[in-house]
Amino acid sequence: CGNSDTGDKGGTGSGKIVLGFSQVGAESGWRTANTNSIKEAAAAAGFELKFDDAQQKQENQIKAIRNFIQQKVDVIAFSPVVESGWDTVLKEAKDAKIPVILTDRSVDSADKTLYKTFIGSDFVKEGKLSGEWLVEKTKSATGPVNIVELQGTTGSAPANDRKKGFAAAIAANPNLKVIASQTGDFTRAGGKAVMEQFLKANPKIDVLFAHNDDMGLGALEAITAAGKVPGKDITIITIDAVKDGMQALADGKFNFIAECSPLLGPQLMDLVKKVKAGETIPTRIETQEGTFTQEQAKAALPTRKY
Ligand code: GYE
Repeated sequence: CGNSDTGDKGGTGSGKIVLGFSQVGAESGWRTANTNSIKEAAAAAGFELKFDDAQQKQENQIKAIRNFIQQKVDVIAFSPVVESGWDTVLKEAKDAKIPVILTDRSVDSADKTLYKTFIGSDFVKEGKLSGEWLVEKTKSATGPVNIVELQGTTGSAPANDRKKGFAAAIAANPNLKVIASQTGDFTRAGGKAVMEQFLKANPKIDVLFAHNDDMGLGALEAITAAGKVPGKDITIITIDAVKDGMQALADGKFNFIAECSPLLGPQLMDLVKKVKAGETIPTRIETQEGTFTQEQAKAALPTRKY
């Protein structure tokens, strides 16, 4: 795998636990913080980490996982870019008796024995919390509230689930309508480009719901360029709560963020140790997180780690 960080011979020659990790890419601030957390925690645990960056392509992840199987790593962990299409390669890992741990994003495989556990957030809940905040904020609106939605990567668990949770929550008020919804692939550039189109096509946009901070940050440029004031003319809700997102919230440009923690490294290494030792672990481990208003962001920013 071309992006591998460790050129080591492979196998267990060093006596260390060898962990193969296939990362989605480097698409967002969240992803950078997640990668750092995994690398730091692996080093602290004394593991040999084989890290591969798939550049947001499923085919690259499948290739990386096959490489890890060939190198006979002890445990494979990965964050699946999309939900479907994993059964074959997961079956190959199982046949090779290499345990697999899903981190951050899940797969839609019906056979739950293909992986040991899934550690990550409840994305439906994040969408729901975002929608509920908006329902409360707009409860006295007498006319239509037009919402545009910037979706994450098409087919990814966080994009599917955040959309679902948000839609379910805003159904409580028929005035709230999603008038446009498109993918910005979780990147700033994507968020900016799609928001420009939204603004051209729709004269009245009241709310932007972006599936992550980075797309919201990209959209800020498009909104300002269109002569509108973000956070005032257009209410902005995002998900993640990385530093740049929290800064935009504290500055009054965003209005609300549902948190999604990228700091999965230490817990993941703990699970790797347990799986390697043959211990049973829970099949689902949910990350604990909260939400932030502008005032809460101001208070939290000085001690925010990422
Ligand atoms: O919200 C987004 C990143 O899978 C939870 O991926 C993760 C998402 C995160 O690109 O910023």
